[in-house]
Amino acid sequence: MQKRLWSISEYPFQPERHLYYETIFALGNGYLGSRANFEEGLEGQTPATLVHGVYNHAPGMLVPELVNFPNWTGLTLTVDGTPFHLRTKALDLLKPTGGVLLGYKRTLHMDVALLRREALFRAESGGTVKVIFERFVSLADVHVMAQRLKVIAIDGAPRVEILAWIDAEVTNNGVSHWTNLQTTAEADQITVSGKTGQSPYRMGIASRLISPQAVNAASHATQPRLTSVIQLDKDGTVTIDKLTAIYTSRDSDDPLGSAQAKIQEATAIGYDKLYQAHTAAWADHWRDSDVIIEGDEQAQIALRFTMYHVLIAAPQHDDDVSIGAKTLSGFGYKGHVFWDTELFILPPLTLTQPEIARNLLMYRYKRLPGARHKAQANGYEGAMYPWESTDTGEETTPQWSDPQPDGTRIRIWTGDNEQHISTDIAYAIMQYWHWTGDTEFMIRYGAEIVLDTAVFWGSRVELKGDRYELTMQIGPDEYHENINNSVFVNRMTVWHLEQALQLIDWLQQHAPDQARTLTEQLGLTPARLDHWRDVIARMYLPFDAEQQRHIQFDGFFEMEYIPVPHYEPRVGGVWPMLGHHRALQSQVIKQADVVMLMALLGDQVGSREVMLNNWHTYYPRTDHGSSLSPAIHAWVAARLGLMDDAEYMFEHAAMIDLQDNKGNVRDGIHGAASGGLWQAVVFGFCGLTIDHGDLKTDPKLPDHWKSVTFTVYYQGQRRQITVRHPVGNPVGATGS
Ligand code: IFM
Repeated sequence: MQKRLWSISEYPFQPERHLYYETIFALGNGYLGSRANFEEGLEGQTPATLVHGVYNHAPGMLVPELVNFPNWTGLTLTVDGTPFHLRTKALDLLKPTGGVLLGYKRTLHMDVALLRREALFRAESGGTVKVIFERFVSLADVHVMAQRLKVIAIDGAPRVEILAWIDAEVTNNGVSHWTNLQTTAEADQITVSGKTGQSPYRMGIASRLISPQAVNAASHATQPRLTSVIQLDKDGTVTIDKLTAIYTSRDSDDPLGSAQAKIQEATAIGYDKLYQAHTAAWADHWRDSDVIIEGDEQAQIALRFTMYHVLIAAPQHDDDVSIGAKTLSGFGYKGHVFWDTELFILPPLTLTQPEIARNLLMYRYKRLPGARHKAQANGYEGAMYPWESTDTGEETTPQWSDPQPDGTRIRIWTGDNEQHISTDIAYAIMQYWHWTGDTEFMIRYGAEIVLDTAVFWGSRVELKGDRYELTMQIGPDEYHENINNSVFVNRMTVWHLEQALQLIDWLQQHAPDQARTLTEQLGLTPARLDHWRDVIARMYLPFDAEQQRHIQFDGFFEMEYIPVPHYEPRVGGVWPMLGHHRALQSQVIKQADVVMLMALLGDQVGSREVMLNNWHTYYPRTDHGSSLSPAIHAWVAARLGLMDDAEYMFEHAAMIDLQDNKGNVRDGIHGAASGGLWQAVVFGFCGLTIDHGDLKTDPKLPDHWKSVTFTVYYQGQRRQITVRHPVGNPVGATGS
């Protein structure tokens, strides 16, 4: 294994980019995610540990958010009395405090999910040490986090004082969520416990310091501490470990007690064995989820980086949580769950980690009551999923934006009218079923979602004259709000109702009891099914017969045409350049919309001629103002054989977080772009599909790629597939 293609480094220290690195170097294990703040602290940093499922609605806030947990990473040292810090000499001149940073390198090792930092530090005394910080959050035991600090005397024989702490004074960008905070500090252990203010969650955290010398504890209302003093010999080395355990009332009736018991267990096991178990768990993850690209090192690293971020957010043991748009790596979108999960993040998990995909779909099943409530509150039947979802399953999209520079707030309509989410969830369920063959899930859970969301659409469509329409919609292109007859929404509704009818037939044959139960419970009367058939037959799909292309929505081509490529090279979206008002009234599209439809339904959308016409119409109008857009474009362009466009879009997608090309990585990883990249490779470039009950590939690889190797599970069987350029291996698939 080439280690080089499994890691990303920051070298030398880049103080101005510390928030970027906090996000991209985040650690996680599907239970929690933790940003890569510095152990000793840095002005302006935003340490955050986010635990799946723990939301709170703070007073004065429009919506609930995923709660930042106490910062467990605090660990630092003084060298002969000089506090270790990251200021270089040049910066020191501005703010002299003594001590100089002589060298620095920080690396995220993605193969083993380990963050490692090496620094050379000279104290005011002249004593120089090499300091190595390592940390991981265990994938093998998700309640355990481990840190190791190694100090090596390079020059002199310094006296080193170690300080470790937990900081309960944390906020989400200034918003406090914890009440009843309590701390303890005794012997070699410190703890913090508390409860969220509005929601019912309790947490407990316990840390221990393991040092070759005595450890002392110091109480503090919000920052309990542990210290240990070590006199290093010349050329001497010392290794100190800090182990932390975390529980919430979602996983224990006594979170603090569980954290204390776990920390005792973890201490007995020790850092090295904890690390061994952690790396073994990661080897299993990568065995199934790695994609090997021969011939393109940049693409290789990007694929691993994006899949790493999907995996660290993916709940292995919990079927009551889902992945927010910014994963667990930042405060962006407040930890809310969007369609990003089902159509972007979930497919790589469905194909490579099906148990985790099932957990994510169960999250939606358990939130059917919220979806039914939303439908009812809006005057519809069935289940209408919220555009933004949290723990409750109720709609949590804010109705207003944060204040704009001029102080005004913009009305957000997505919670009202971006209704395609219900079909996106149904699509993910059908995809999961077709790939895994998990009929037990489908019969007990999946079918109810697919059918009750179909009931919603049956009640939502509007009969106008002799055709059905859907007005006041928002399609994937969110620049155009409250539009009529989005071809994406209308066509996906037809697809949804078709699937629902076929599913009822299948249930009647294979699970007649459940077919009867659902028929009764959801009111799947013959009249309702006839109505669905009628909608399928008479749904209006805007189409320009002369140009042989789809019309994104009614009136789209009557708006101002602004060729987006004319605005290259640009550093931001075209939308902000044009201004809200003009952009809204133009043909500039935020993200893949008709192109998204082509990705999801492939050639069911139309002939090759229509698909190409759609591409040549919508690609030059697309701003890629959303990170969800480029990967989908890469996928579709590859399928159409438009390799220049495919490669260009792929590179854009691959660099969204690595190069921060949306400029907001500090807020968290773009989870959908990450999952989308895997799909661009596997579905797009490799052309993987299910064909008559078996797998088929149809490679359209960039010229410089020699091969792509990946693993998928199909109907419970693990298949390793290698795809090359068509010559010599037209089928491309080899099973194992
Ligand atoms: O779900 C997306 C949407 O498609 C575009 N705006 C951002 C959302 C969250 O990523």
